[in-house]
Amino acid sequence: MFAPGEFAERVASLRPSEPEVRKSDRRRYRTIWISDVHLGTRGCNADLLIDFLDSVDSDTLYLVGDIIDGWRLKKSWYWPAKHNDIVWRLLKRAKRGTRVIYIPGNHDEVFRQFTGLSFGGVEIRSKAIHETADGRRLLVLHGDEFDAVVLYARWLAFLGDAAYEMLMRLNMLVNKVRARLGKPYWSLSKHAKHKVKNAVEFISRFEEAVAKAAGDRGLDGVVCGHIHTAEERMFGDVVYYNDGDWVEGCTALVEHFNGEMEILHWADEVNGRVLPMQQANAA
Ligand SMILES: [Mn+2]
Repeated sequence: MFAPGEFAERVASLRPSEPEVRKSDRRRYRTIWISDVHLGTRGCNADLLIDFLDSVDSDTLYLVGDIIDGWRLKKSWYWPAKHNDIVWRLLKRAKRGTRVIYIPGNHDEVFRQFTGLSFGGVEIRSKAIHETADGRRLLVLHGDEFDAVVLYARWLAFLGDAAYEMLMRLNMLVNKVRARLGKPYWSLSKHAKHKVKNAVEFISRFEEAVAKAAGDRGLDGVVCGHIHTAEERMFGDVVYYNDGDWVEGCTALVEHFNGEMEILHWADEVNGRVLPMQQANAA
């Protein structure tokens, strides 16, 4: 029997293997959205996500699905300490007063049975309506409910595919080598994906379908995840936001205190950091 309350308590009582960086200068946002972390898989970019979580803070945090990959975990158990560290950080955040809303996706649908409940301060919802500081109402959902609506969902079938897993592994390998050579993180699959015409067409159809659903409900826009492609785009007068993923793109969607939205590309952020040594050399 799966008991998320017990799980939450156990993880919260642990000490993280990767100690939390105490940053008094954490960048604050009104809202943060992240999704498609895929904890429990080798593809999850835990290091970048830990860095992100230690660098930012917000009044509200939405976890927009596929945070834990139950599909993969069922096949083979893969749960390194760093994945605990992420869960620990998310729970800690809820304890410290951030409102954390978890909207399970298709890979963590095991949590959907707990919709309406909360565990360790994390509220579980099937979807949410977020009101921005400038008064726009946004539908927040994972997005897999639109797979059936989109006709040629080839790219999505590919997402659950062994070929995709291979690509992710190759991506990691390439980046291990690149790191050793002192080169910045580079997303192989992002490049591959944009070259595949069908994938681009699918993404476009998906985005349109999700935006239309929000418009039909009389809302100003939508925030979703699922297709691992961060985006901000208008469909008529409906705004579509996708917060991306932490497997390849390593992106988050944030709302500033004036209601302005922004997609953060965390790999670029980390790559662009000036190290103290470099600063000293430049001076
Ligand atoms: Mn998904």
